[in-house]
This record gives sequence, structure tokens and C-alpha cells, in this order.
Amino acid sequence: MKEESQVTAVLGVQWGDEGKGKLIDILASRFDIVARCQGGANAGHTIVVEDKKYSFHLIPSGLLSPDVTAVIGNGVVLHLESFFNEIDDLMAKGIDVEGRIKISDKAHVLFDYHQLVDGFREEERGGSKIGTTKKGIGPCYSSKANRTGIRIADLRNFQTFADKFRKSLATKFKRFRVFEYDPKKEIEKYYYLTRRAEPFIRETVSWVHERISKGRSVLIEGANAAMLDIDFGTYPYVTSSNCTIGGALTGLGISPRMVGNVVGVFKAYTTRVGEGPFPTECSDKNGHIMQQVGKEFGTTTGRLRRCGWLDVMVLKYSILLNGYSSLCLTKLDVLSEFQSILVGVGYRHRGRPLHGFPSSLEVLSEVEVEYETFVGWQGVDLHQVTSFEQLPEAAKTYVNRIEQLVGVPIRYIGVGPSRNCLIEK
Ligand code: 2SA
Ligand code: GDP
Ligand code: MG
Repeated sequence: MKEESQVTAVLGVQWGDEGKGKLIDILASRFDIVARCQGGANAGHTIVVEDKKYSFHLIPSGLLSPDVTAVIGNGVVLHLESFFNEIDDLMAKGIDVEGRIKISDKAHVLFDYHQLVDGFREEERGGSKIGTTKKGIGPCYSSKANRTGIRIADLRNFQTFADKFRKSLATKFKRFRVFEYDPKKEIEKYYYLTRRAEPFIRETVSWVHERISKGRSVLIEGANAAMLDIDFGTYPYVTSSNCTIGGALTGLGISPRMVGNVVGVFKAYTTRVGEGPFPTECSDKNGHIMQQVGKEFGTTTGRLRRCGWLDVMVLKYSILLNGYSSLCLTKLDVLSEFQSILVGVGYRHRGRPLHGFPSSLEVLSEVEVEYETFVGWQGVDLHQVTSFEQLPEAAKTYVNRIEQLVGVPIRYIGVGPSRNCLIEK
């Protein structure tokens, strides 16, 4: 594989679920460390190995490679119970995790009450819901930003933890009136969870840096994606972390000078879970075909993903934000269903062409998309294709034209869900 710099980041280009997990699983065997830097159990990364399917949420997807050590960085919001449930599931599937996961002592703890508050906030929004995963992500990052959060390190002093926890919870009771929640039981639960977590906890900033200085390699696993980034995404229909490259750096405590390659993963079409504008959305039978053939259901919530054609305006904006050194195009096989394929190549607003990606959601929801139409390769099964040359001419034209439009090399092409369905170009 060409994408091996000592520190490499894999990030989502669109609205998530591009297939980052699959690429990370494939690349991981060439790295020593795989690290998550932001997000929490809202993420869902699916990996298919032969007849087995693995869904990763909090644990880095690289763990299927036996020699990899996984890091959960300071930028992650961690629901410890979900973390251990995931570990138990992996162990039940025969994956040995013993001594292979390090949790940053600076990561914020996501409590059950954050999840409840996530639901209350969505209810309050009435008709303008964000469509969150209700995993407590926004409320936990809010606690972090307003400095009432509790970090993993804080769990180690049980007396002061209990006090901080009660105080933090009191602010939620005040804000949302008293809801059903037993602080005593929760504190007790954390006594046991902390004991179980103890062997995993590290000061991961120096742990990672020490290893980098000894020549070890790090693969950074982005969760969610650029268009869901709290600063750059389609705000407020975004998640609460920086899913772009800046979040990778602050979420692990590494310098931009260390990152060699940044690989952007995008689908051959577009999907989005939750609410918010989506200019190339197909609300017709084409969208339905993408949903069914692409199995577009949320890995975390099981929600149906909204589907539409590829949007080059999104790709170009995402390229500005992350400076991808190369791209991975996934799910090309799903487009084998179509006689003709559309790609959004520009936006017009009230008759005028837009030169950049609009910040205003009103503008974004009013844009008219300009499309290029491609002849499809309908009916050709791509699952067995192992090289770019073997692709049907129409598929090669599609890939080459996208590469030309965005100006970044497409190094990998996904032609099916399993590990071996990846072409290196
Ligand atoms: P949140 O829960 O506060 O992060 O939600 C805010 C918005 O971010 C979107 N979001 C996602 N979009 C795509 N995939 C995600 N992960 C799961 C998956 C989603 C699922 O892999 O399929 O299972 O539903 C993810 N996580 C957050 C979310 O839809 C909101 O628009
Ligand atoms: P992530 O959040 O970016 O890791 O993506 P998800 O795992 O949530 O969603 C991507 C889905 O597409 C998963 O079910 C993958 O198994 C599947 N997938 C990944 N690459 C391909 C591909 O090239 N073709 C097909 N058909 N499925 C793929
Ligand atoms: Mg996902």
C-alpha cells in the first residue's frame, strides 16, 4: 500500500458511513497503533471478514489486526459501560483484547444522564430535531466546554468523583427538572467500572509520542465526517466534535508536522443520517435502490440513511478542510444497479453559480444542483474485480472523471463490503 507514512489519518469526506472502518481494518495490519481521536459511541464502523461482521463504536476498528495496539484519545467522549460491552462482544467473537487498548486519562466520561439529556434536547427542538443518535454526544461535549465535565482521571479519586458527579447532575436536574435517575446507583456502578478500566488508563499523549520517537507508526481513525464537523459542517445539523484534521490533532495531542498522509474516504454516491439539507438527495426510486442495494442502515441506531447522487461540491469543500493526500472511493459496486448515473458538479442559487460551499443553511437548502450524467455499467457484478484495469470502461470513466473534477488521486476503490473487495489503483 502506498499510504504508509509514520502517522496517517483516515477521515470521512461526506456525512459519515463512507466505509472508513473497512479501510482502517485493511490498513491497520501495516501500523503499530490505531487511534480514535474524537466522537464516541455515535460512530459505527462495520467490518466484514468472510462470513463474520464486526461493528465498532468506541473501540478503534484496527483491533482485528493481532499486532495492533488501540488508543482512545483525549478527544473521545467515553461511555465506559458501552466500551466494556463492546470488549465483551469482541472477546465472544474470539478477538483477544488483553493489554491491547489504552484509554486517555484526559478523555471525558459520558454518563447515562448525558444520553437522557440528548433525548430531552431533541424533544425540546420539536419540529427542528437534529436527528442525533441519542448517545449523549452533544451533552457530554457541552459538559466538557462549560467545564463541568468529568475526565477518566477524575474517576480514580472516588470521593471527589462522587462529589463532582452529584454537582454536575444537579445542574441537569435544574435545567430539565428532576428526571428518573438514581445518582447513588450510578456512582456505585462507576466504582466497579473504574476498577475494571484501571489497566486500560494511560497518559496517552506521552505514550503515543514515546512510540513515535521509537519509529512506531500510528493510523488515526476519524469518526463521523467533514460535513458533520461542529465548525465546518452543516451546522446545527452536525455532531459536537471536530471530525476534520484539526480534531485528529487536538484529540490525540500531536503536531500537524507529524501527520504524513491524510486519506479521505467517500462513497460513490452520498448518504446522510439525521436531519439537515442534502442538495443531491434522491427522494425517488433511485434513492430507494441505493438504500436497499447499499444496505444503508445506521450501524448504531439502525436508522435508514437518506441517499442521493455524489456531490462534487461537498468533495471539494472537504478537500479544502482536510488536504487529503489521496482518496478512497467506496461502494462503486452499488452503482451497478443504474443505467445512468448522475454527479452533482456545481450549485446555483437564484440563478447565480456558487463558487464555494455555502455557510447559510437557507442558501444550501435552496441551491439548484448542476449535474453531469454518466452512462452506467448496469448489471456488471464488480465484487470479483481486483484491479482498476478489470473494471468496465464506463466505471473507469466515472472514477477518472471524479478524480479530474477534484484534483486528488483516488488510490483505493471499494467494490464490496468484505476485506478483499478493495482495488488499489
Ligand atoms: P450525534 O449523535 O449528536 O453525533 O448526532 C448529530 C448528527 O451527526 C450524525 N451522526 C452520524 N451520521 C452518520 N453515521 C453515524 N454513525 C452511525 C452509523 C449512525 C447511526 O455508523 O451508521 O447508526 O444512526 C453518525 N453519528 C452521528 C447524526 O445522524 C446527526 O445528524
Ligand atoms: P464508516 O462509519 O465510515 O466506517 O462506515 P459504516 O461501517 O457505518 O458504513 C459503511 C457500510 O458499507 C458498511 O456496512 C460496510 O460493510 C459497507 N461497505 C464498505 N465498503 C463497501 C464497498 O465498497 N461496497 C459495499 N457494497 N459495501 C461497502
Ligand atoms: Mg458509520
